[in-house]
Amino acid sequence: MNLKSILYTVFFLSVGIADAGAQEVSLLKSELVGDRIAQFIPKGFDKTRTPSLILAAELKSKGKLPSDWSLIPEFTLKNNKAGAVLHLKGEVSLYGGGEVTGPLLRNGQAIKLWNTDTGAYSVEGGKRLYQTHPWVMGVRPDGSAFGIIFDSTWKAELITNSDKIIYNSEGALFRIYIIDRKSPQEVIKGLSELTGTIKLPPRWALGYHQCRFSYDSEKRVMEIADTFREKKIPCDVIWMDIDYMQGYRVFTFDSIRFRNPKVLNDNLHKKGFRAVYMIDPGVKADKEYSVYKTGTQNDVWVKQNNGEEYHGKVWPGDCAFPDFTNPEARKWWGGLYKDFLSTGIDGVWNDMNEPAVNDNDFPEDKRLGTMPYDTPHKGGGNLPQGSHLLYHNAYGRLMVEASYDGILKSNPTKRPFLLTRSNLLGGQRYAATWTGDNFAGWDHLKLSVPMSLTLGLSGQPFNGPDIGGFLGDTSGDLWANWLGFGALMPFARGHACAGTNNKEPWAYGPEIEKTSRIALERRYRLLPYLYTLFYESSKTGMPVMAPVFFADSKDSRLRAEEQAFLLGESLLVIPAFAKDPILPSGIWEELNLIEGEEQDKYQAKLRIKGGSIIPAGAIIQNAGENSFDPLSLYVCPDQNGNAIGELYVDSGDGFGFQKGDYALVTFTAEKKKDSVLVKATGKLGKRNIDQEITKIKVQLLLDGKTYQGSGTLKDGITIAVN
Ligand code: NBV
Repeated sequence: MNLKSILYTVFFLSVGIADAGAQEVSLLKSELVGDRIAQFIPKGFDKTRTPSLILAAELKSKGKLPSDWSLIPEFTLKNNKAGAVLHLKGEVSLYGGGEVTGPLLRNGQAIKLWNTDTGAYSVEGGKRLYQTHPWVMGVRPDGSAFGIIFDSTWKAELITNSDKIIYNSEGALFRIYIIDRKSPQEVIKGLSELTGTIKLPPRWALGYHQCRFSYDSEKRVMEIADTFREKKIPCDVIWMDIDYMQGYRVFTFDSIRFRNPKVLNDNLHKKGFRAVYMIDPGVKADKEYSVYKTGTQNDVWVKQNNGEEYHGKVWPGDCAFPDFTNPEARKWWGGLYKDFLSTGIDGVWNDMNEPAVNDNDFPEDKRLGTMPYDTPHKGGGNLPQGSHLLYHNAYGRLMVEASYDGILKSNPTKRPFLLTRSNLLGGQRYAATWTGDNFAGWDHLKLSVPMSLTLGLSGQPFNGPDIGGFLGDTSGDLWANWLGFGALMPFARGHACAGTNNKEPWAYGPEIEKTSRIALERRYRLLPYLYTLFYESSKTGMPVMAPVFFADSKDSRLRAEEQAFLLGESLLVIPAFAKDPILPSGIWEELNLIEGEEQDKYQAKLRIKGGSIIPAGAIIQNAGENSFDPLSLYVCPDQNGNAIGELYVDSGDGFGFQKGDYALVTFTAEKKKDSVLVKATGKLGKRNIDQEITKIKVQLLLDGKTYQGSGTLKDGITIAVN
């Protein structure tokens, strides 16, 4: 143990004990607000001091708590700072907390909830990251589960001891919601009933994304795009990091290097790419700059207590910051996207929105890297006026609400794609996320699995790491290992910091290029399955990438597995780095999607679950190409010879699906004496897919053997087995 970790241990131990001096606050109310969802309100709770920025909608009472309800939190106040404790009985496996470093199994962990720009996760030993998720899920030995939301955005810490969950805030009293259901899946559903789900993304957003800080000219961007196509490495999106801007002024383009964004975006579109551009919250305080001018006219800026504009230093120098707590400011901000997106921009990336400020003007707050705590925020609508201590953790979440609304209003017939660095529990309603500035090393490669899993268990299924590692140089070996499983994560983007080596799939020589192609071809073959999982997630909140214990929440062996993971329920992914992973029992047949992948030491191993059918597509170069030439069905019967699976199909963008223009097809397989019959047994939605899916190839995986068959949707496919 080094000095730093000793200090942290001492600190967190003392925090755990410190609540001894706290005074207990009795309950004003406890009631049911959903199916086995309870709300607890302490006496003295005041909505105007702790508004909810987490709930998707205000809750309605559904009557009294059942008499056998066992999970009752205790509220505390200490020096006017509110906290809560939930005592636990028996052995409970704890998860959640959103974006965290450390293990998937959170027993004995402590984190700080104060959104922070933390390169290489270095601030406070990785206990304080970019996002706030005051949420913990517990799984009992019998596989039943519960979850607890502390509905507060005040600066806080969250301690997950095996015998109690402690939440200590630096602000006023708050509400708590507890979900107690029969399985972790049901608890996650409950979480989404309270906080909402992701919106169905455009299909292209599920492709591979290539990013760098920065591809710094139109020419370089096209070189990257062209190389993907020349080398036949699938890719959908090229990202524009801050260097496209004129002097880092948001919503502008560099007059030399990005002279004609419309032409650039058109050229990318012609080659089947989409373009995502970065927008930060800091607006250069420059009286000649239109965004600063209109912001000032609309009185949108965060002000100090003396009424003067708050300025902080970010990329462009002195910046003003929109006060996103104010509905007028959000509307103004949303309105900035129309002209910007009219250049053909397809998606937006909101960065630095903790907000991160590199400021020396407030020496006492320097270590915080953000606005001083007492900076006031205006509020408006449902939000009261409040200090930065209250609103800091919601700043990114309110920014992405404003961005999302503005993007949708600008292009009402397209599904917005927005990525954010900072967010709050429930913020999955507006934006996808990535896990910030990781480091190009083995520890962060391995950590990327539990990090993504934990976000998925905290309501944010659409997430992934910077594949390859952002900070530091990446070796070919590390890249290939990372892409070998990262290509199968919900959000798959390679990214690299300025000053580091090139990190594109071809940057490490022919062998790694070949491996990268295979990894990405696998992702593209799985697009029909992935898209179906995202559709389901948009309905139920289910994680796309799930922990292995989701396969059997009663199996205590699986509770800490954090190398292997599940994609949906049917596909098990075992990264090449995994040493002795603990796998679920039952039938899990090996699945190969691309010729030669078995011999490639970098590819994650795939296993399909007995009883399932996985729809896969053809190898395509971008999500706009036809996946269904042919549609492949991988069928793995259970011990009774049956299997079932689903395929969701729609136009890939827009909102036609909300009016019925989609098809959700159920496939089943049934083993007769010497054959297996695979057919479509049900279809929801009005979309006619007979023209779209004309050929089906079936691969039957039975008792370690593979059988092939083919046919059409209408007729069903019979495969002889022996
Ligand atoms: O905009 C530059 C970077 C970006 O590439 C990265 O992904 C963000 O997390 N950004 C942070 C600003 C600071 C980088 C050192």
